[in-house]
Amino acid sequence: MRRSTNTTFALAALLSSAALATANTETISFSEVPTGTSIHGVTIAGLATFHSQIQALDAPATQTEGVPDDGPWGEGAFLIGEMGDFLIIELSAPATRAEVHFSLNETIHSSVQMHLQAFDIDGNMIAFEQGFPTFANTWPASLGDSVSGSAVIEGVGEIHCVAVSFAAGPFATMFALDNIALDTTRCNSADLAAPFGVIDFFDIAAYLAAFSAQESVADRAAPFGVFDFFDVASYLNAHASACDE
Ligand SMILES: [Ca+2]
Ligand SMILES: [Ca+2]
Repeated sequence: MRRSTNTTFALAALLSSAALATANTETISFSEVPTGTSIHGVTIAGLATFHSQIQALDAPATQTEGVPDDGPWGEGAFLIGEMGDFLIIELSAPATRAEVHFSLNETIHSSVQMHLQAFDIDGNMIAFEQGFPTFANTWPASLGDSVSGSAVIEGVGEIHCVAVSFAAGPFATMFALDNIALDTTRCNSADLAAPFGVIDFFDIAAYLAAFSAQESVADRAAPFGVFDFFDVASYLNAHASACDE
């Protein structure tokens, strides 16, 4: 324990410079998740942890086949879910703006809705937005007609949790979520603890705690699944460059 504490303070002394940062947009790219990975408890990009409350069928999973065609709302892999799934996205750093894009298969109904909710640090809902389709035909023709749209929440203060659900059950069987854009005030991936926007000792302490607990946020470098020097080096590199831009 003593050795660990000394190491912590040595790191803090080495990297004690603190600086302020401006708002930073971070995108949760589902292409970062291996094909077929269940999203239960999986941390993506070190910022969001996904959970789903299953109201109907199997858990959502990422797919690269049988997903919407690349289009104006994004490219690559998507997060696929069954209608009735309720997706909860817990943020490790508060966001000031959240934008989510969606597509629904097998529907031509422009009245279908995505419901986007935002919650504060105490779990109180602070915003409810409805996203309506604005364009069509993003799924492969073999999977039928489709519609797509987006929803944005901003100007409501710090968002600590986002929830996504759909009111389109009668019209579609599957949904796809594209990359989720989040505006945060944190500097970069090294900004793990409050105060966000400032890189200081508390961020190092948070990283070391996550590393000791072998949390996925600490697994920053290959070999993934292994917590070693390369992960620490990656964090220290980000910590040293944080807020300098
Ligand atoms: Ca911080
Ligand atoms: Ca690793």
